[in-house]
Amino acid sequence: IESSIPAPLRDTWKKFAATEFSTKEEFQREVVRHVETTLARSLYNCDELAAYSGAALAMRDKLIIDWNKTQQAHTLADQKRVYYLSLEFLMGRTLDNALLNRDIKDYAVEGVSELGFRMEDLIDQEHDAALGNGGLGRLAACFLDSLASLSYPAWGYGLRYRYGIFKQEIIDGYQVEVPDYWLDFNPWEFPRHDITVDIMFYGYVRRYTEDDGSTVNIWEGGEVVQALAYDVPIPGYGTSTTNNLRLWSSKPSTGEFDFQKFNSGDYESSVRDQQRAETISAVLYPNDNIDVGKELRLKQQYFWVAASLYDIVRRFKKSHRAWTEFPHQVAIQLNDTHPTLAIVELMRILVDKEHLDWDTAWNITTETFGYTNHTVLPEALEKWSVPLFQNLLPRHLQIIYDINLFFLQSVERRFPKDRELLSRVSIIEESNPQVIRMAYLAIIGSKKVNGVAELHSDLIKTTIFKDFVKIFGPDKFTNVTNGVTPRRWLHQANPQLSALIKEKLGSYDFLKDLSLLSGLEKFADDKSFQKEWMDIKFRNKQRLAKYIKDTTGISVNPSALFDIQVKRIHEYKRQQMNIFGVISRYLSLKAMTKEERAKQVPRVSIFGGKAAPGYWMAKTIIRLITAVSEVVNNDVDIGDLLKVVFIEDYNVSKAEFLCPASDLSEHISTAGTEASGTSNMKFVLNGGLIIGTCDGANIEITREIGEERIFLFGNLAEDVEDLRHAHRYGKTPMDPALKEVCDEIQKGTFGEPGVFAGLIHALTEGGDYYLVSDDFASYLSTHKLVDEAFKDTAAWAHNTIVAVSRMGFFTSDRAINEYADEIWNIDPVKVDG
Ligand code: GPU
Repeated sequence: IESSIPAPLRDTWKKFAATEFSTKEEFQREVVRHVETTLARSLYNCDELAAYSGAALAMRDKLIIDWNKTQQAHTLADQKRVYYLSLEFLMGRTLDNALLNRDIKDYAVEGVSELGFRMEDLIDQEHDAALGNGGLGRLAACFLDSLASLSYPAWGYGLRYRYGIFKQEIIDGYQVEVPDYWLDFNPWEFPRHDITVDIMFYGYVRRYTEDDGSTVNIWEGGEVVQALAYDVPIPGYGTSTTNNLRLWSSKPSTGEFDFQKFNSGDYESSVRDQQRAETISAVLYPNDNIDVGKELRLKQQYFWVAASLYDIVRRFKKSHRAWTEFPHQVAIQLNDTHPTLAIVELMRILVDKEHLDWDTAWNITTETFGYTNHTVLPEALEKWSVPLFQNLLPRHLQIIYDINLFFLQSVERRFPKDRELLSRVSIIEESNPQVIRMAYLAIIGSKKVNGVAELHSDLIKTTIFKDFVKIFGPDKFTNVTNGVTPRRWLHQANPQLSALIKEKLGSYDFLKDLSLLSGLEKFADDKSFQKEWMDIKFRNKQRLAKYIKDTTGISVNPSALFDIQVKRIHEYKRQQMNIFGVISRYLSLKAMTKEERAKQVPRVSIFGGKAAPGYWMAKTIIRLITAVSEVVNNDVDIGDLLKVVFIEDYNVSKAEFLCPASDLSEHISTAGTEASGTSNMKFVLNGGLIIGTCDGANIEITREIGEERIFLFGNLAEDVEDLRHAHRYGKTPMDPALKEVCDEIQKGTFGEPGVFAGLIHALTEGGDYYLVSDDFASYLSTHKLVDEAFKDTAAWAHNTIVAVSRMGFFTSDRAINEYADEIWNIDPVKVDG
């Protein structure tokens, strides 16, 4: 690259090349420069927001220098890259994370302090980047951190939503959604005005025969929208590698925005066209684990996938390699089925545009993609109506039909006369209207398919994708258990615990190799270590208690057992069972004598999480939690023995102070429904124990930390079907303790019982699909065991230390190395610092 530029020119550029700050003074100079010039403020009107902005802009400059170096090193290395396609990246805040990953937080804290600010306050000014719903989006964010930290040449591709997940307000006990307009100041992104792609929708397919007799299909007409790239630097920990997250924003294409209309006075209609284009990347769909099937969502998917593939193909073409080399240079990972159209779009590019024959194109395609499944819940599996799809993407539908035809023909050859099998595995479901089963398309078009925890990966092989295991053989299906990044979820969220661990282990190397935590185990019985350990937990609980007091007015005792369930509200996650358990505890306390009460372990039950706006049952669960808290928290008989708190607007930055403050966290999904769960890992890593079902990653956590350190309860996945069946035939009487709870709700103890009728109905006439009644007795008795265990502080300290020392497996670094070795076949690239 260098030799193409004349030496004098090169020398001048090199002489003035941007340099990074690397001392406190240089950092301060950059902060002040940004405050005074970029922001046009001064010492006299620099508030916390301006100071945050100055610090963030200084940090951004530093990251971008490493970002440039990284991109150059990756181009020179010319190795295979991985592209992680995800409709969600739940990034949270960046400043603190970037300071820690670049290991400059210490002097930055001092630096801003000498400028008159406290770093915590500046960090707190930052708006969460909330471009995701929950676990799936946060997993993508942890993976980006690990990919950069492990120096893999990797890009993320997503959508730049103008509105992230809504903000939740609780008004009169009910969830109210408020739009999350987060882009008014976002220092972490760079618009790339030179990187645009025109994306087409609708129209028709023109088919003609070439002179050589071959048929050509051309997709024509329709609407055109422009995709504009925004780049977000992703700094690794302990490396200069700074990868790229490219987010696409939609705008009218230059041809589309109709100046004719504009000038001729048809202003409104021209603005409507502009808005239609901008609508594509306007909002994140706020649904977790549910498919809604709206046309605008399909438009988002195609817009993002087509722009990303155009970009990936353009980069590949620069190397002038043969097309058959494509899978040696490019791996594309599909985060759930949302980007499955990429398979079809690559076929369209190779066949229609590059004129490869179908078989060659298909071989390239199926060598390139990997598909990660994140759920077995039938209501979450994406299916697109054929008429809707045909109208929006006519050529893609033809390609899907061809993929399906060739696939079914090959199945028929291998399993002749099994008509049932053919209709079961067809990409097209013969319903009315017909629908496209996106998961099947993703499996057929990928080299590898993985689940996200052992149980989950087994379940997909034996239930929803069973036929495909028979067709493709078991090796196509694999497991990569999820993980979380210890940089954000230990070092950043719990700096005191991280520092204590460093003191014991001698260095922060565990943040790069989490298995080193095993070195803590020998201190598990050391009394003074236990004390330091528990003191940190106590201070984290005090901080949460203060937050609760400040935001809700509720006083909680930081010595009480903090019992936390924070995650999206969903019937399968069973927050309803938790709040029923709280009611049951309340009733027992009320029935006790003063003397008995004095012996009880005080509890604070903390809930948090958003309900999808259209998910009425989830909203009713929130209302029950807030109703119970109003009654219990004001009952003088109860005092500190039980408090119930709903934390408004649970998000990444709140998770960062909740995880370190838990004694117990709840991961209590009906067995077989939670694919993995990742907050379970975060809570244990921060020195909390968990109560949970034999589901998702809870099972592997148990294997790693030992079953004496986890409170497991409830029925097993293998029994769920029979239990549901029994309910349907009315053979299951309601658990007596649960019956008492329902009666109390119906008596009106928590307000107008009609409000909660849906919840009761689900347990009775509804057939108790999530088996709350079946698990209730063991849930309550396990909570009793928790109370007993909590009384023995030394044993509790011992168990939490041992548990943390055995959590090395759950780093997202391990997960990413498994993807790199077994699915992507990629190697790290060294970037000089
Ligand atoms: N998950 Br599908 C989501 O957060 N949203 C979704 O739409 C779907 C799955 C979650 C799983 O529920 C959770 O168990 C898993 O840990 C997470 O994806 C990451 O794999």
